[in-house]
Amino acid sequence: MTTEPLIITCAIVGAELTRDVYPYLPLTADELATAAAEAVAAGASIIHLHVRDEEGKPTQRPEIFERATEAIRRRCDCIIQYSTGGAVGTPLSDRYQPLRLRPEMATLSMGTMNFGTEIYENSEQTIETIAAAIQKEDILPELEIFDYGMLDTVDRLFARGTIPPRFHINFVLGVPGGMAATPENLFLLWRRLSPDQTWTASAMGRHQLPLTTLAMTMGGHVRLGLEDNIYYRRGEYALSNAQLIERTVRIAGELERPVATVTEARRILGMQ
Ligand code: KMH
Ligand code: ZN
Repeated sequence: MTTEPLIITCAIVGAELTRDVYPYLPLTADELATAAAEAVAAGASIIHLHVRDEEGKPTQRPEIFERATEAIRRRCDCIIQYSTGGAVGTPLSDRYQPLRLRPEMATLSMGTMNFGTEIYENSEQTIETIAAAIQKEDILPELEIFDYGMLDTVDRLFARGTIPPRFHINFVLGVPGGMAATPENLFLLWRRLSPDQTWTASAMGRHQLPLTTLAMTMGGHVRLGLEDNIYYRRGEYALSNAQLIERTVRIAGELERPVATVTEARRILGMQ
């Protein structure tokens, strides 16, 4: 089993969750910065960032990303990874706007899919437009893989030069409409990767803990956080993003996976 340092990404808020469902959701720049600083203190090195407008609604407005980024930077060092997915239904013309702020990383979803009862639109044209903005600003993309065929899209667009030579992969399992969060599916996806490809596993709800733990044993990295899961255990809300990370750090210790510092994460991802 690998003893390579474990990169923990924290998806601190997402775009879909509301305070009606989870009352402690971080929304303002200050709240996001506190959530990020706590997550980093607990062991996260990447913060996957969505932001909300003055009414708490998901937005891709660059000035709001800028405010949150500055607030996070004042509190801690971490790799800030902007979402280009936004919320289901965010127009393409908005989705890539924050990239002009040149974050270190940004997501790139690799295909259209059902997303619960809605449709998460990522046509080839959409992917190409966002990928072009990512390449223009020299940002490291994290390719979001929700289903098996999206890896074929990666190969096709990579061959065409749409996707830059260096990228990180995130398997996002358990979205209704995408691949289920099962060990069999994680193995299937993982077997497609070249040995030197860095990858992370994310899983929705109650699958977050078992799937990310499995990924740790397979040599992968993990994403935790409220965007994907608001429960610490059955029937009990997580108190914070940090609480979810603290548990995984304890498990990583038992598995002899040291937790990556931010500097180590940058090195592992080839960002230096
Ligand atoms: N909110 C989802 C529809 C991303 O951040 O790039 C898309 C998403 C992916 O969260
Ligand atoms: Zn996201």
